[in-house]
Amino acid sequence: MRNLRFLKNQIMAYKFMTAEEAASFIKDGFTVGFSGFTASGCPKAVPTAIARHAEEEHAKGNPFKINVFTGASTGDSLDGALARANAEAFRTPYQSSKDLRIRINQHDTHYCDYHLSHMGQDLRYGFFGKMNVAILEVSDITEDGELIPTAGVGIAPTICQLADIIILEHNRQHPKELRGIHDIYQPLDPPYRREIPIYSPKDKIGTPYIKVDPRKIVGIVETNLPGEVSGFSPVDEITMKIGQNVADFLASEIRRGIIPASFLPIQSGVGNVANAVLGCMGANPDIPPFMMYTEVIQDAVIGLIEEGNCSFASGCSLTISNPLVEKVYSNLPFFKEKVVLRPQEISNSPELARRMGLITINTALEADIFGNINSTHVLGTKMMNGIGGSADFTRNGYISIFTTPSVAKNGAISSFVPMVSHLDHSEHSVKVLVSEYGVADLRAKSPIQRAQEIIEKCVHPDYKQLLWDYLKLGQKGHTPQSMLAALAFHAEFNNSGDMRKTDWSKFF
Ligand code: 0RQ
Repeated sequence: MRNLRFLKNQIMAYKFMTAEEAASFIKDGFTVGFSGFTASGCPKAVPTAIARHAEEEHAKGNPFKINVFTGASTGDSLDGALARANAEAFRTPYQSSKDLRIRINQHDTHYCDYHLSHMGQDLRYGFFGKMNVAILEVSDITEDGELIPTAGVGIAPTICQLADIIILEHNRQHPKELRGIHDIYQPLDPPYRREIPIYSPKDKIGTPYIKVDPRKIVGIVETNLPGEVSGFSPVDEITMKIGQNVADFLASEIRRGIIPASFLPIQSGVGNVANAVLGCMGANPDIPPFMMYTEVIQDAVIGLIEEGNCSFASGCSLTISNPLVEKVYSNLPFFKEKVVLRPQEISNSPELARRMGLITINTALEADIFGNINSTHVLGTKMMNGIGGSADFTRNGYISIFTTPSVAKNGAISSFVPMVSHLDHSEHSVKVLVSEYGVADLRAKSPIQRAQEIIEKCVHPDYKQLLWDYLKLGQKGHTPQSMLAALAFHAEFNNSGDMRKTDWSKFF
């Protein structure tokens, strides 16, 4: 099979072009799908060129905005550049760009915060209309249209299937030897769908490439651009304590016989807390080497694999910082034995999370004392990132865990409130809450028992009495909320900037 380098030099079957030439295919109002998941695997040169084109059009007084579909969040060259150019009319399913967040919260961009496992299938179902262009970052291309993704897959197979035309960024930072690390599989759509035949994180069921009709590829842009995954802050005392609490809890569940001694696969969200949790799990002698079935394989996992604490990792992306990318690529045969990258429809499949019995660990912005979780909206209104894959896993895991520091903004905000100001994960799906103070086990408890457990185990000392007093305020009933005072913490923060000043006397 002949690959791109051969083609470029000898056959020129594909048209090679600049990023600007590629961007000229994109017209105002187009719907564009991009490959990748988090900053990994996303195109960089073409979206930046689209953003420049948008700025030029805006300067001439012309409208130019596109609808952007991706796997998850992206790098700064994609969402950052397009948001700064005010070039995104519609965006889904997830983002974590500070520039795009501003656009979303001031309604310059309509954002549809969407379960990641649903994105590919719901595009195919036609819920989002027609897709004009798919833009993919690839590590290799064959003359008969086999595309090898780079470090993240996302919704790439689906957008290739649906789009009228395909533009490729061939990024030379990623070796063509990545072929074999991906497992590309797309289920049939109802009424023909069958079970996804994965029974262990290691199972491979698809092809090592995305197959497309070569005639749809209108251009290839050669690039050599480094990854845009940001590194992690050093683990602080609070993050470390949360990590230790999770690891100790899981070790005690093995001792109790609730988690099998051979352990269960782990799903872990992104961020500093998740990184610390994984580090603490690796360091805990009572936790055996484990497998991961997760969406994002982040920095800590690479060390765990090298040390033998993680025996296999299945994910949608290698979301690792550049020094670790170099490390993985310099020892690729070793890592290809231990890692597989899948489309998010498979990495985040509820069916598989339930079948394999995943232990799911995600982060909350705030939780209420009855076990409901807000992961997305700061103080109920401002979008932070989005729900991402957290619900795909939480609703279907064996044990679903949420972590959060007990307070934010130097203590002026309690992460534990009477009622969440926005609901992402309900009390029915959330089994365990962990802060730096301890672990609240919500299983087999009524709402009032859950409230007692959360206040005792997780709440910051500054807020304990306030929350005990709130429980006395609550009207009688199965879930003793006070409809007048339920959002008083948030109202107090809006008024005085400090939830600790909440005064219940006006509600008695
Ligand atoms: O504010 O940025 O101004 O300092 O929120 O908080 O503690 O640094 O937490 O970076 O781990 O993010 C839930 C957002 C946590 C993330 C969330 C303020 C706080 C700080 C960030 P600053 P931290 P993290 C995998 C699975 C949803 C998607 C998901 C997330 C900032 O984990 O997006 O899980 N999760 N996906 O000060 C007001 C509160 C606050 C608060 C914290 N209660 N009220 N502000 N902050 N708590 C990923 C994918 O699916 C791809």
